[in-house]
Amino acid sequence: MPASIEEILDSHKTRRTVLMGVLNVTPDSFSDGGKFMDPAAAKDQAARMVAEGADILDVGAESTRPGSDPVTPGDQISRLEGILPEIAGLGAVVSIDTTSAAVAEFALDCGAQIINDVSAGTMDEAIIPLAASRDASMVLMHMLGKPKTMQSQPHYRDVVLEVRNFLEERLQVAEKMGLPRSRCIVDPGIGFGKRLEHNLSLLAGVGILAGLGCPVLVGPSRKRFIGELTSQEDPNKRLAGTIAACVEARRRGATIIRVHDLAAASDALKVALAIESAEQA
Ligand code: HH2
Repeated sequence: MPASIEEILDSHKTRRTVLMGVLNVTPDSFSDGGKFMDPAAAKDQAARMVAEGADILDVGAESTRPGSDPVTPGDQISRLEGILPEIAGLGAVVSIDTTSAAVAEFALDCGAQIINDVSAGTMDEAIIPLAASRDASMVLMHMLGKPKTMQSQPHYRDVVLEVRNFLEERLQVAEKMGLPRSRCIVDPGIGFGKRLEHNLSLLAGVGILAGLGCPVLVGPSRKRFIGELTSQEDPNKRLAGTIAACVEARRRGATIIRVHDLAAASDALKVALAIESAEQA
């Protein structure tokens, strides 16, 4: 059974693993662009992900890959129209991957319960108040700059501390706007304005983010840093590396894992968790 929204928001306390399946209804996402723009293909993929263990379906209509251009809210909504209402009935919690309050509002009207905002509410100031007024939950993610330019010379003095401080600040802004910490999820933003060493430090230091008192989400799936470590240029050949990153992040305190390949991640995390439980017994 997929986790309920309450179980997702409590996962840092219970240590339940929550799997978030990625569904991009975009022509240009970095690993699956163009595959799921057709509503029937999108619905099939969503149903497959739920059958393979997805607790959350994260639907996005705008690529945020490095160098990408923004997509207008109207265009995002027209990509989502034929898809979101169908997906909301599959049994998993639906999350909308957008920085736009108008798109988020449309998704909430279609049954979404989580707004996954890679800008943590900095790109559209109406998005946090929207989540607050609609009793929705939010993912607050760290990103350095904007997708168009974020990979040009990212620099940090202490990446884990800076990301932690940014997320704490955004949690306080959310609380002031009426969205309690208990409805927020934090995310270090793997690959968003980060070099290889930054991504590795953040995955290794994910336990520090768990200290913020919210579930921690990580999204290493198929990303470039895995290609850099494994020499796999093709994002679709980064599954083994993705699994290693997910298992290590889970072990260090992340409970929500955002992936494209549900079956493999689900099996790997079950085995890792069984070993972890045997160690504690
Ligand atoms: N990564 C991507 C998109 N949204 N959201 C959160 N919270 N965390 C992430 O790490 C994250 C995210 C990028 O991956 P993908 O959706 O596969 O690609 P694209 O942005 O090209 O659609």
